[in-house]
Amino acid sequence: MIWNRDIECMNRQEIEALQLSSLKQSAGRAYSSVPFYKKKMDEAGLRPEHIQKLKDIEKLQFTVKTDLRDNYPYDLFAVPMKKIIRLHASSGTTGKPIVVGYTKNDLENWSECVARLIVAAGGNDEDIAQVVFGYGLFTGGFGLHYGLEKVGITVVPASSGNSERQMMLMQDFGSTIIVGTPSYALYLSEIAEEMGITKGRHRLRLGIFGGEGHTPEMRLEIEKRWGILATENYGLSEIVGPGVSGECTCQCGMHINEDHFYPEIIDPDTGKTLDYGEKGELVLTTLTKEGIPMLRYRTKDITYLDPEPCKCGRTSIRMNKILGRTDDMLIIRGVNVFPSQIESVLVGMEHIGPHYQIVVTRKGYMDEIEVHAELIDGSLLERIGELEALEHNIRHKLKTVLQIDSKVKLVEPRSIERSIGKAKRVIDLRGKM
Ligand code: DLL
Repeated sequence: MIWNRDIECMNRQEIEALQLSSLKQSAGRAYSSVPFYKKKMDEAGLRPEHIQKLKDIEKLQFTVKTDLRDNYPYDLFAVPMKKIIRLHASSGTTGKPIVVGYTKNDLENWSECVARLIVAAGGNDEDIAQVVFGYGLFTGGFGLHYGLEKVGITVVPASSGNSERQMMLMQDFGSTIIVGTPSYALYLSEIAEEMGITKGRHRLRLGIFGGEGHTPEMRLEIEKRWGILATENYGLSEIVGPGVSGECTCQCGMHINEDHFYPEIIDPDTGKTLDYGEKGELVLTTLTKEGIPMLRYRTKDITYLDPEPCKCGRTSIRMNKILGRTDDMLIIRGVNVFPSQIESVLVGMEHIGPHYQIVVTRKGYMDEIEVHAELIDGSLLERIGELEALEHNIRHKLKTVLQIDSKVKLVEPRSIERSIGKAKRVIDLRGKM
């Protein structure tokens, strides 16, 4: 089923015409209502009317996360506070959070975008969805919640944590969809196993996962453990929250809600716009946001775009899985390493569970990584010969993928910390030793 066929199956010319007219309005609104944007455009000798075709977007400067911090809390808002009816915030690792505000129209558009991705993933009004994202300033819980309700799905706003209770609710309420981060879904599968809630003893059939990445290998692991179809969606607070894009049941890339968000891919070093299919940093421009319009926001997320219409009938451009973030890329002895490369090696290997951590240290001028991987069977720790052979095998596989040597430490089952939200997989001790 397609939630909004008129938009989701529009032909390219029509969607581009719609995008151009919305872009002109959005740039005009930003220029006339937000001093930050006016100053930037004036300095570049640019006026909103210089945008005559979609390509002209490249004349606009980028917006970055520090611009939101520098304008904390409300200076990027384009409407008076009385028009803002919701705030969300995303906490960074340092200092103040970034704050985003939504008007009534913004909230309606947000629910519409989320409803589309829920239906694309295969949800319908017969479903009961357990939302295990945190409800609060984080956009995950509320963002998904209103989209699910719009589709007519019964929502169980369980929020995150309290895992045994989650499992009780899942069984008793007959939840058919789980909505959360993939890492929490994985953790919950362990709790389910401990509680003896095996596949026939729950009604779950679909996972709608986002907020963090997971490799194809991890997706398979989650699907196998739960016996569900796992779909993925993407978004970020600065742009809206969840709802920027989502997969259909073909699981072949996330359909972007292009009538609301204009995507570009740039070379993160030069800022130059790249072509379809080329990997680079995703840059998004909001086309309809009233509360806090974002022009050419650099997401730091690395992906590529595919404009081919999908088997499902949708014509919207799809973005590939996020391959990593420009700021979670580790540079180890000059070589770029993404945590997702390590995940793809570990997950699905015999004897190795899907939980891992990457510890980065510095000895003198030399950076080192040590990969901690959990064993499925702890008794292997006593069989030194087998243990060493397994460690050696993993090191070899990592070297083939990463092109650098890494250390491997196999640890007891259940010894790596579980997450109820976004997993923290990298522990960077450089500069802290
Ligand atoms: O995580 C919004 C969201 C919530 C999306 C729930 C989907 C589901 P933030 O906390 O601002 O917002 O974090 C945004 O999370 O720039 C990505 O780096 C990462 N991210 C979100 N979805 C994915 C995904 C929400 N499917 C940041 N794959 C983004 C990889 C993702 N990374």
